[in-house]
Amino acid sequence: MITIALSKGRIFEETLPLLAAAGIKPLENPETSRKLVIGTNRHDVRLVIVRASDTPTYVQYGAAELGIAGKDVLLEHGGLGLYQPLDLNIAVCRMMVAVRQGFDYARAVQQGARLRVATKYILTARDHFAAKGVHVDLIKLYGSMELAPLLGLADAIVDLVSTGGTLRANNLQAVEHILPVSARLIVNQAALKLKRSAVQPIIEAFQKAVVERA
Ligand code: PRT
Ligand code: MG
Repeated sequence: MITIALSKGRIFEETLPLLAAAGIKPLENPETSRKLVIGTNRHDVRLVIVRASDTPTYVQYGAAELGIAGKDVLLEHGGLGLYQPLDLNIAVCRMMVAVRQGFDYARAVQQGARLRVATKYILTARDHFAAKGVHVDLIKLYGSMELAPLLGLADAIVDLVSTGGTLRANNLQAVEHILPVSARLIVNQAALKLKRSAVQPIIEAFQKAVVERA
């Protein structure tokens, strides 16, 4: 049995065509079903629906042979035990620094003030500001980072931006681009060796679908 871990929402939706290209069709829709283990048209392949940030953990420990996870999540996880053969170019967005409109970020940085930064992405944020030589106090949040500058919890946030609509709706503005983000196919390193005959064709089918779509 080959188990593929993925999160519902945008990752699941954008993965569906790639699964179809690999001849894999889920028997249920995770958006409407409460099932966490979803069978497919292939008796030897099943999907498991996990929290986006948990996907690398399931694959690292071999609970799933394959998974699909955002670069944001992979950077925080660290990638131990994972092979990352393919950028799927789905769930595309940018990791950015944002502040309240009117907050003079450039000046705060220039003055060497200690910035308070709220984020779910502690490691990525730490590396980014360290590389710039900016002193920050990082505040860990698990969601709705956009609220933090509005309530004075932080001067800035590090978060993902796709359309920019959420920033605009909350009177925030992006001030720095940290890195482009998209979802990757991840594979358990041991499974790639021990279950190669089952795993490799799925990787290749995804690869072909990504190239053909580009
Ligand atoms: O929801 P949960 O807490 O379980 O986890 P999650 O929010 O990380 O999962 P999910 O399903 O929302 O996102 C899964 C993956 O999609 C992320 O890990 C990213 O790699 C990718 N992705 C792509 C995004 C976005 N685009 C995105 N825009 N993840 C989140 N957002 C959020 C962002 O955090 C912000 O709140 O959408 C908001 C901004 O969107 P715009 O369009 O208003 O700019
Ligand atoms: Mg979410």
